[in-house]
Amino acid sequence: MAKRLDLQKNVLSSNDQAAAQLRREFATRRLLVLNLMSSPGSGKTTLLEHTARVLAGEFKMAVIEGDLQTDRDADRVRRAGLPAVQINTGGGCHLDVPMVRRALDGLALDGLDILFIENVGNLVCPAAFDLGEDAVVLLASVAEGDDKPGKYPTAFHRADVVLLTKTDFLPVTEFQVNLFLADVAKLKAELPVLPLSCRTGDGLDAWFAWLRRAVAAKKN
Ligand SMILES: Nc1nc2c(ncn2[C@@H]2O[C@H](COP(=O)(O)OP(=O)(O)OP(=O)(O)O)[C@@H](O)[C@H]2O)c(=O)[nH]1
Ligand SMILES: [Mg+2]
Repeated sequence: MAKRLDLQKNVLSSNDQAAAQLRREFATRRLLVLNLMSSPGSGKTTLLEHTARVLAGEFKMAVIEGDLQTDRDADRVRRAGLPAVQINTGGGCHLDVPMVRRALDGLALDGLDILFIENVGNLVCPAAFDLGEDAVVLLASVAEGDDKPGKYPTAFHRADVVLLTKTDFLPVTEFQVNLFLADVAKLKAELPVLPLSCRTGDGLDAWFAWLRRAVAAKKN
């Protein structure tokens, strides 16, 4: 058991060192890098499709897609107009720095403003792996229930912004926004929560404003 724990610690600390190096390289390019995390199906790819279509004239963006299998998400964001590289982890439940580095070989980084990394749908493992990102964007959908912050605290601790997605489902669920917000605040008082729906478009402007501020901060 002790050996297994040591190995896990080594894997994490070597990933952390590699992530720090990657972060320095992204900083030199003044490239904003966002690590999108959520449980499967919370709406990560849908959000990227909407973001691609609305902000195409404003920012140069690219996407790294992480999934166990298939190129479906990369195909979707390409159809929305963004260059994308798909990583298939096989059975792996998260992305790590070596995977991101291999994917970067397939992308033109010059002049890029934003790189989105859509992590494997999972609220547990991705939270342990730094990818050299500037910010973790954590999506939690109304359909999953309002109890997730308390049950998956590590992911919420890692987050720099929480997107409460699929708010169009609120009338047909028991989801209590106040309970969710109180749970988030208990974990990390200053963590912003942006409720939104890609179905209706409600709340998307606040997400775009958050992105614009983040790009501007990175360029300064
Ligand atoms: N009603 C509603 N459905 C949504 C919304 N956003 C996404 N969906 C639907 O939710 C499903 C999953 O969306 P995806 O964007 O594929 O979710 P994901 O997080 O990328 O999923 P994985 O990559 O498998 O983890 C799709 O059927 C979307 O159409 C929304 O705001 N409202
Ligand atoms: Mg997806």
